[in-house]
Amino acid sequence: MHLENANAKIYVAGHRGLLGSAIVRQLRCAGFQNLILRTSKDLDLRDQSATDIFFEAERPDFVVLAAARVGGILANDQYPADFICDNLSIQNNVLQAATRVHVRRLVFLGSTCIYPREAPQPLKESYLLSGPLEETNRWYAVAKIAGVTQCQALRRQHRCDFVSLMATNLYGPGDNFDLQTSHVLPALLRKFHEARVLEQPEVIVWGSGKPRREFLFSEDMAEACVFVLQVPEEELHRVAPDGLLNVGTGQDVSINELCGMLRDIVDTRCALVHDRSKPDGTPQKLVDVTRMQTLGWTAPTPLPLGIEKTYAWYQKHCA
Ligand code: GFB
Repeated sequence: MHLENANAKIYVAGHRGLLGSAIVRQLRCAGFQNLILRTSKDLDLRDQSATDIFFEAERPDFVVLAAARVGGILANDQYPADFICDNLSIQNNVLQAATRVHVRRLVFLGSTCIYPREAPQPLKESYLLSGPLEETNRWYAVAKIAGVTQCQALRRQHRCDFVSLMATNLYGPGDNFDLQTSHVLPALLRKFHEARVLEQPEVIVWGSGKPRREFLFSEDMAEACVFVLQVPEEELHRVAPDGLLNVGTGQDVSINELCGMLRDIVDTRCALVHDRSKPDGTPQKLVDVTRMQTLGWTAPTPLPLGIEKTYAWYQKHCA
């Protein structure tokens, strides 16, 4: 059942993260004030009984499951057990508890890394489970595939209105700028910034610079989540009978092209040095956004503008 009532009780799991914090801003902006928020310190979603007690007590009408262990290509490779175990626990506990208390609609956050490494581009939702995964992030991908599939099973057996959004590479204010664990965009933004400030002649870019990625501004992804909460059930079912929706811009850039944009925005002339000992990962991850377009949503923020906003935030809060 879709979100209409401004007083509906909405639980945003992971409200301190890049996406979760943006979702809270978007919901409040859209007039939804009855939000339930818990830090991971107050409620560890990996703890099944704590999660059950919380859902029994709060009985939210709607849930956005944006709580997850996430990270860039190196973090995925270095902490495989954390990525698979934490994500499996969090989503299993939340999905089961949400089913028990009859949540009206739940939005589960998937990722485009769940599609097979060599799948044709752009990636359609129907390509799920049609081939082998990318090695560097298969632990995370397997967990997310389990979550998406669990939502489908709960839809089928218990008629739960649970829908999964496959987000492309997100970036934006409040991102993780740690050079070891972050995703490529915040990492390189920081590296170019430091190169300018410290007058360094070059920036290290991991891999060949040839992989292509689709970047989506976190505020746009949050807008998409709030939009999907409000789509009537029949329409959602007609467009996405399997409960899967890709969310992206429909455009990708190579890592080298991204470097060009970042260098212009940060305003530095430093050279790129490729560290080929680091992995490239998937060659391309571009999603087919036809379903979201059919529902009436397209990403509003062009990549250069999103980077400018992120850089402004970084300079204010981190630099
Ligand atoms: O964003 P990223 O870490 O992860 O890296 P994925 C994207 C590409 O950027 C890879 C290159 O080809 C990296 O080699 N790259 C270049 C860099 N310089 C850097 C750098 O300084 N830092 C980083 N991190 N990368 C992740 C998955 O894959 O995407 C997650 O591991 C998730 O599970 C996420 O799905 C959305 O795009 O390759």
